[in-house]
Amino acid sequence: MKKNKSNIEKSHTLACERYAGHGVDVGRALDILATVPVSLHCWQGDDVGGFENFGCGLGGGLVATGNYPGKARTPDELRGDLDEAFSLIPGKHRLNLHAFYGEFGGKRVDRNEIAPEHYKNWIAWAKKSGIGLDFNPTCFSHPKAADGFTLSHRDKAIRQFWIEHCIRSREIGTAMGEALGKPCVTNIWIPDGMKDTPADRQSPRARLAESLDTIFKKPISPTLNLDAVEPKLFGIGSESYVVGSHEFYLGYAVSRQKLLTLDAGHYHPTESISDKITCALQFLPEILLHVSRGVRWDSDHVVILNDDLLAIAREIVANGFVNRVHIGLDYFDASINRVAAWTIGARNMVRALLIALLEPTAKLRGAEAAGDFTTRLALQEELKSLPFGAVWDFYCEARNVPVGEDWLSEVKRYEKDVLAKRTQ
Ligand code: RNT
Ligand code: ZN
Repeated sequence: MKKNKSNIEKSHTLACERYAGHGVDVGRALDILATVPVSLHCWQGDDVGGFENFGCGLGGGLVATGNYPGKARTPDELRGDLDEAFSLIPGKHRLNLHAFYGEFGGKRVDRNEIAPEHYKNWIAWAKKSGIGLDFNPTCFSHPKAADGFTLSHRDKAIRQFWIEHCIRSREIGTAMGEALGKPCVTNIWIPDGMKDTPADRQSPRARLAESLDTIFKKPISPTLNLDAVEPKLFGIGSESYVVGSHEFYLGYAVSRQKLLTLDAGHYHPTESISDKITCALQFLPEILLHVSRGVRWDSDHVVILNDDLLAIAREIVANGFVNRVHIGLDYFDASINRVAAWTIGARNMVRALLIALLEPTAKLRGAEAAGDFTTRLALQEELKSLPFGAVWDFYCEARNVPVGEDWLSEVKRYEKDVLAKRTQ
């Protein structure tokens, strides 16, 4: 049943009074929230499949488990599914595209041959919807990545192939930024690593640094394209050694002034990326987040509203970093409706940002500065039961997206009318 509009408004008014008592201006919080885009990852829509056919399946240690029916098989289907998800998420957001989702007209275009023309439908679609695009070279699911090495490969020709792919990816990112009038973040993640203890940890890292320097040689205006590099602790098949580890890329990003990508699933299970934001931003103007949820390992579960997510959002908001932190999602769950997976994760990201924007930061910091840690803890705990849900409902209503669980019946309708008709 559709929620009652006047009840939503009444609850919101009461909530505003309650927040005003803490010195929080809800209207201002909602104005800021409307300016923060979340970049939805295209790869949730088809289990990281892409639209090429090199016949090697998902590689790079990435695993999407489940076989829920109805996954997108073509770019048009994927765009349709994304339109559906975007219509259920309040605010204006972005799409994060991987290179192997290009449209190659049935031709075998290898990764070192991709060009902006292969993404022209994506660009036209984004323009029409008024959303920005982000981009990623695809350095996996390819015969030349089959032995687990790409930019750090010992074979110069293979390294060169992936260097060319990444150079072209930056050019595509630039074309996207130009066409859409908003910079594209082009993020490099490579799977390079070893299952067992390496004899040489040094040479692949030296080669990776050299490959990256070659890729980034050509200066590109940050108004069009921003380069990001994504570290990882371990992967399936790279349990003992990952060439592009956190320390490697932190050093690389700081010394070359590139964006560092913090993926929530890429650290030890008890380590959270929220604490890394203020570290990286001491030395870098901007960073990228891959908001994900690891369950015991980098399992890329759908993002839920847990303490990790709330901590990430508060570090962005409380420190005034909304313009310096690019927020992307990165998970892939093939065991539930894929449109719902996008919607749940993205709505949670936006909801976490809202909760952070409703925090009386000045009050908390005042208590801390006065050495009154009792008040700090008491307030932190009391804030957890403030009526943010009423503000969230009001925001959804104001942005013309379903309130509460009402979005689910729309996804069920879409499943029946569209997804169920797809045969794999
Ligand atoms: C892999 C990285 C990377 C990928 C995408 C598909 O562990 O998180 O960001 O998930 O490139
Ligand atoms: Zn990631």
